[in-house]
Amino acid sequence: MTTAAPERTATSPTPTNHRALLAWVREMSELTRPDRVVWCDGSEAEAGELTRALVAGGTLEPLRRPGDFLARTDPGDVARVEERTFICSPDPDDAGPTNNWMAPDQMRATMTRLYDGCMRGRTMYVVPFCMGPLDAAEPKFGVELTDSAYVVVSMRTMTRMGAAALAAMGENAPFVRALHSVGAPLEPGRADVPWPCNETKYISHFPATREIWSYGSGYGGNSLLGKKCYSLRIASVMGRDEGWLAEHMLILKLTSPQGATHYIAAAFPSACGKTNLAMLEPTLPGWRVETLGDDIAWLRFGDDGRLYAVNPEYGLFGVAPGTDWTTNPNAMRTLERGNTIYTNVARTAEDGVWWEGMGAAPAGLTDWHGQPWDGSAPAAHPNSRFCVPIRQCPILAPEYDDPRGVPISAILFGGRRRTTVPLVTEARDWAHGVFLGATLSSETTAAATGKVGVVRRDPMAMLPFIGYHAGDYFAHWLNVGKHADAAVLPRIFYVNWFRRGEDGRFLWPGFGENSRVLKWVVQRLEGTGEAVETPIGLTPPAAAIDRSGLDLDVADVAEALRVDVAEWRAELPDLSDWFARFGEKLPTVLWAELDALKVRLGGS
Ligand code: SAT
Ligand code: MN
Repeated sequence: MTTAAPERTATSPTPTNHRALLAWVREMSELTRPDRVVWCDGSEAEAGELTRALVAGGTLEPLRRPGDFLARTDPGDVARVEERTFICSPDPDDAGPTNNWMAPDQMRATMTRLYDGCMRGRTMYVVPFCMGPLDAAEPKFGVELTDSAYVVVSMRTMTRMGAAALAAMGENAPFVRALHSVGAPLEPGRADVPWPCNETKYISHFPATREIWSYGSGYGGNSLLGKKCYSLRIASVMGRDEGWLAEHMLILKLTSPQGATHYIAAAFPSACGKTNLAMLEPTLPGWRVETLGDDIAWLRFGDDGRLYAVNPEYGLFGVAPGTDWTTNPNAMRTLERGNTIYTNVARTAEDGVWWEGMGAAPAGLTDWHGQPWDGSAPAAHPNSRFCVPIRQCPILAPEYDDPRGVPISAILFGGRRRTTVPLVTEARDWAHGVFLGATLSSETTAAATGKVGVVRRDPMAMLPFIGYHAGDYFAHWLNVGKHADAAVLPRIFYVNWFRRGEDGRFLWPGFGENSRVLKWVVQRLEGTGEAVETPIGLTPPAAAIDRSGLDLDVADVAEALRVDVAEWRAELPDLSDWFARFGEKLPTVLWAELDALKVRLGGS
C-alpha cells in the first residue's frame, strides 16, 4: 500500500510470530488507518471491556439476565444483502449464474477505495478464530479484522476465537483473511452513532485466494465472517478442491426407544426451522434428540467410507420470532442461561425480551426501533436474532466437539412450500437425492432483504452460499456419491412441514410432532418402514406415520403426503428452466433424472 500509516496508530503487543499474518495486519491497518490496532485474546475480561464500551456507546443495552444485551441495528441493516454479495473468481464462469460476479482486480480496486481510511477514529480488532474444533487434524483458521466491537463479541460466541486459535496457528498455518469494516470513519470530535454502517455495501469473496472483504454492514450474516462467508462460501470451494462438502445443514443425534442412534443432517433455507428441528423435543415417547449444530455442517469421509459431519460453529445465531416454549423449549432453555446478544427484538418493561410468536404481547414494549410499541407493525424485526453459546443448549450432544465428527445416516432436504411438496419423500438413490436437493424450492423469508413469500429454487438450501458454479457444485455432490459404497452413504429425504390445505391451514402440526416423520426415516434406515413408489420418490402410506397420541385424522396425514400429479406437472417447466440456467455445466445425470420424472408423471 502506498498510504502511510498515521503516526497515531497504536498497536497492542502482537502476540504472534506468524509473519504472513503480521504483514497482512500491517498492510490493512495502513490502508484503513484505524486509531488503534487491538489483538483479541477472547478472554472473559476482554469481552467484559468490549461490552461495557458498547453499552457506553449505545450499541448494546444491558438486559435483566446476566450477560444478556440488546442491539438495535440501523433500520437499513437488518439482513443479508444477497444482491450486494459477490463471488470474485478469476473466471466469471466459476461463479456461475446463481452468484453476482466481479473480476477480482476490479473488486479490489473498488473496495480499496472504500477501505482507504475507513477505520479512522476507530479501533481495528484482530480476531483470530478457528472454524471447527482446534484439535482437528487440519484446523481451519481465519483471522477477521474488524472495526466493530459488536462483531468481536459476536465472533467470540460463534467461533473458537482468541489466544488459543492464534497459538494453534503457530508461525505459518494458512488462514482465511477476512476484512470487515462498517464503513463509517469517525471524524475527530464527532460522536459515534449506536449502529454505524454505510449505505454502500459489499460482501465479497475471493475464492482463489480464500479471502473475504466485507464493507458497509454490521448485520450478522454480512459481518460475522466466520459464518456464511467462510464456512459456506469459501469452505464450499475448499470442499470442492479437497473432496468434501460444506453445507447449510443442522446436525442432530436421534436415539430410538430401543437405544439405536442415528445422526441426521438437514438442509433448509434460512428461517425455515433448522434451529427448531436441531433442538426438537419428540412428542413420541422414548425418542430423544440431541443437538450438534443448527446451521452449518462440514461433511468429510471417514476411514470407514462413511460421511462424517462437523459443526464448524461454536454458537447459535437463531431467528427469534416464532421461538417459544411450545415451538422450541430447548432454545428457550438455552437462552434462559443468559450470555445472549439479541439483535432487533423487542424489549419488555422488565428489561426482558419479546418477539412475535411468544404469546400475548406484554404492556410497555419497546419495539426494535427503540420506540414505544403501538401494535401497528411487528415489535421485533422478522429477522431478529439471538446469538448464544452452543454450550448452553441443554440437549447438546457431547460429540459436538469431536474433531472427527459424527457419521451421518440420513440427509434431509426441505423447504417452505404451501402446495405440491409432500410431508416426506425418500430419494430412490444418491443421484435422485442430488436431484431432489438441486431442485429444492422454498418461499423466501426475511433472512435476506427482498420480497418475502416468493417461491424460488434454493439448491441444497445453498443458493446464496455456493461459492462457485452451481452446476459444478451439483457435479461435486454426484462425485461424492461415487466415492462411497451406496450401503454406507447417507440416505436422502425431502421434507415439507409447511404444506397447507385449501382452507389455508397447515396440514401437519410440525415442531415436536416432526419426530413422527423422523421415526419413519429411521424405520426406512433400519429396513422396517413401509413406503410406496410415487412419480417423485418413495413416500410413506399415511398409516406408516405414527399418530399415537396425536389428535390428527389419518385423512389429514394422507393429504399432507399426497403427490398431486397435476401440481407436479405444473412444476416441470420451471424445473426445465432452472436446469437450463446451468448450461453445459448441468450434469447429464440430473437432466436424465428430470426426463425420468416427466415420464413418471405421464407428461411429454
Ligand atoms: O444472518 S445469517 O446469514 O447468518 C443467518 C441466515 O440467514 O441463515
Ligand atoms: Mn443459515
